[in-house]
Amino acid sequence: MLFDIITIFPNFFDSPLKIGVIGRAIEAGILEIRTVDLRDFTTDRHRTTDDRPFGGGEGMIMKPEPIYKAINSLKGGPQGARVILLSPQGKVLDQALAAELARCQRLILVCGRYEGVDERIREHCVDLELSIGDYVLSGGEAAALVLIEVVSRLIFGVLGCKSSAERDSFTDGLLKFPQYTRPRDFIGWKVPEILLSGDHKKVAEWRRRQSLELTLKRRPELLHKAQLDTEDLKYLRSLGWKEA
Ligand code: 4G3
Repeated sequence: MLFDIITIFPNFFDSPLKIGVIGRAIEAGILEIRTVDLRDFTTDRHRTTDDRPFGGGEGMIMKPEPIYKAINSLKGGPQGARVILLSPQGKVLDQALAAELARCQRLILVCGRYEGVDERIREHCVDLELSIGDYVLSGGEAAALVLIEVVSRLIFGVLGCKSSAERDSFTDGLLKFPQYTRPRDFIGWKVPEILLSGDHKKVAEWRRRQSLELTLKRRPELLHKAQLDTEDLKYLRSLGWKEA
């Protein structure tokens, strides 16, 4: 899979992508990540990428011409490339959307800065406007990194063990159950007895119930989209859950 990142800070991406699972996937040729310096597509002496908003007001807006030219410079190559703008106005990223994007051959990520991007770029060049969550960043770069990591771990061969992505929180729409490792007793803080019992069926049932309980307590809205069987529903109702 190929990621092209259009940014005024190409160096932002240097070290985080060299590290760990992503770094290894790049070395193995499973992933390719390129940066495009937006300033290379400016024409003035100061390499200007932003300007004042029409209609007045505070802040600066990213000019359309450099972004337009940068995107067009990437046309050709793998079919089915999607142009994604990272912005707080976007559709909020979740595991399901990430799985959909992981099927693309190529993603072109546009990182905005300042107060936003000229609307004509959204209208004519962007296939998908995406947010990593309901908060504001100084630029789309950190959001692009998050997107790359989320999507990359879903590509076959990026994680050492294929099933580790499947075991993750959110794959079945629930939060992960609590986990423990040695020692059994850490300064008097004990591991739940059931996990030491060797009864795999009981352990699986306990974990499922922990997941359901935690999700109900902390993220009840997730339950509406989660994959639940009749046992799950029975347990949730016993905890006082009311289906909307
Ligand atoms: C474009 C993304 C970029 C328009 C970007 C602001 C938060 C997110 C920016 C705009 C960003 C996010 C740069 N802040 N939640 N800031 O994904 O208005």
